Amino acid sequence: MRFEVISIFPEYLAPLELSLVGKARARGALDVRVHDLRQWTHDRHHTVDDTPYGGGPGMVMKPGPWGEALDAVLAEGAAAGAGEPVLVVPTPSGRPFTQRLAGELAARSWLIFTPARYEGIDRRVIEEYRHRLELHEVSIGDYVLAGGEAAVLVMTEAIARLLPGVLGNAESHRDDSFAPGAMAGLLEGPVYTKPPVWRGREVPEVLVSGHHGRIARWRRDEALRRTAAHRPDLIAGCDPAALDKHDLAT
Ligand code: 6GU
Repeated sequence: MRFEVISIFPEYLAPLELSLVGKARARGALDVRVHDLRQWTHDRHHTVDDTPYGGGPGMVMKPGPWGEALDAVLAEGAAAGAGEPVLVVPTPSGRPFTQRLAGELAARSWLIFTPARYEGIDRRVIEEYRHRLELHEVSIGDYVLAGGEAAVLVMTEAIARLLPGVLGNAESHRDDSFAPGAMAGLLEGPVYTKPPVWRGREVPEVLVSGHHGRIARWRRDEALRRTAAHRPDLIAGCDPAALDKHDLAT
């Protein structure tokens, strides 16, 4: 998969060299390219922003550099046979980034992220490319960041771990909170490891019982309890039949 990022702070994307995404890169599952937007400016000060039409606070990113950057990145990827491009535009006014969207994006061959600073990018850039390719305006949550770069790190990590061969154990995202499948719609419950007693606190007896049916039911109950406490909104959308199936399958 080809991951491209166009940013005025390419150094901010350095963590893409590390950990899981870095490992995926090293083994060739991911081709990551980070571009400096200022490459596509032509004035001495490499200007990327200007004052907003209609007035108001803050600055808006000029359409010129973004248009040239996207045209260049799209042409180069097309020449390299990268497939159909998907443009991901991080913005607090986008639609929510979810596990489902991460899964959909993980199935694509070429993603281009355009994190913005200031008050965002001139709207005409989004209108221009929306008609030329698949484009998603995406938010990672109900709070405002100073720029989209941190959101790109979040999204690329969520997507990269779904690529084949990136996680050590393909089973390890089956029960993830939000993963599609048996525990869909519930948060994950608590986990334990050795020693069996730590500071006088014992591991729940059921987990050492060896009784797989009881363990599955306990995990389901704990997941329900935690979801009710932290995310009551998710309980309404959860399918009781899927929970019973989880009990039987495990
Ligand atoms: Cl994608 N960008 C910014 N600047 N703030 C955000 C966001 C994105 N998602 C949530 N807050």
